[in-house]
Amino acid sequence: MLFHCGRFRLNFDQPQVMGIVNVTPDSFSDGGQFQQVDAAVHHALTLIEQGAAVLDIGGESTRPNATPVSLTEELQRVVPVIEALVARDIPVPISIDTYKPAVMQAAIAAGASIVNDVRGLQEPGALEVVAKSDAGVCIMHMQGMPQTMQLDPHYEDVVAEVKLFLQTQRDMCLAAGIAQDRIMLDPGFGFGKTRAHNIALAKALPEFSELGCPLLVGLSRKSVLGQMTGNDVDARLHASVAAAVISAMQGAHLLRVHDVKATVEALKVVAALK
Ligand code: 7PM
Repeated sequence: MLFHCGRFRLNFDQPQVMGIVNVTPDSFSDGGQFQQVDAAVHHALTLIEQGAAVLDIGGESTRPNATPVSLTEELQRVVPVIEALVARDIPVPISIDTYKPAVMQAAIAAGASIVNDVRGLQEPGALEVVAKSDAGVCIMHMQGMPQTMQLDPHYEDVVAEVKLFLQTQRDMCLAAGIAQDRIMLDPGFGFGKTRAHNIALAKALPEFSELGCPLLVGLSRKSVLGQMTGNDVDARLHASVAAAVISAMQGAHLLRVHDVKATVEALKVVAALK
């Protein structure tokens, strides 16, 4: 299974790892924008060394409960990081984690190859930005909006509803001229889902494969793992690796994770033993 994104091709015959690069203001330093960019670039290069096949650059606008980030602020955070990484001619594609069409556009112009959209290209203009580029896209499912989605998530049938959403957005992409091999799908763990919803979705990954696109899974350090282990976010490494391993065995193609080294090693064992 080959995924096309810009000038890159990702081979998903074996599950791959997407490393998370957050570009957020450092509250402990007043070094300003240069230090912020420098820290993100340094972290990104480390994740490549550790075996990340994709880097996901985010300016925090998609985070649940995050204070909304203005368009200007988000552009100022992510674009310089993408430019710096592209200038270094890194060997992996850059994904931009945003729902804002203007950020997608600027990121692609700066050299990003994948749009990772937690709103699944529902923002007016988002579909057009991706369609007129050669970027790949990840369509994620979310119920509600980040500020309120965890208050009272409700589904009649979570698997059927998420699957229908992903199928509908995939068909919308196909109709807009985005080829099937540029589309990835993601059930959106933790985005308007209870613990039971997340578990039902994890068990249903083989069903989502029927949609014919690679599957991205993001469970790394999420609160559902905190519910299962009782651990705070900074002590969820082992739970995250377990979640990545079982997701890969259930058919996930790309694991979006913070802890790249541990996950890459675990997936090598999965590939050898499964
Ligand atoms: C607080 C809560 C901070 C949750 C950050 C998060 C996904 C994503 C995120 C995902 C895709 C995180 C999340 N999660 N994009 N962006 N899939 N495609 O854990 O699951 O990083 S934000």
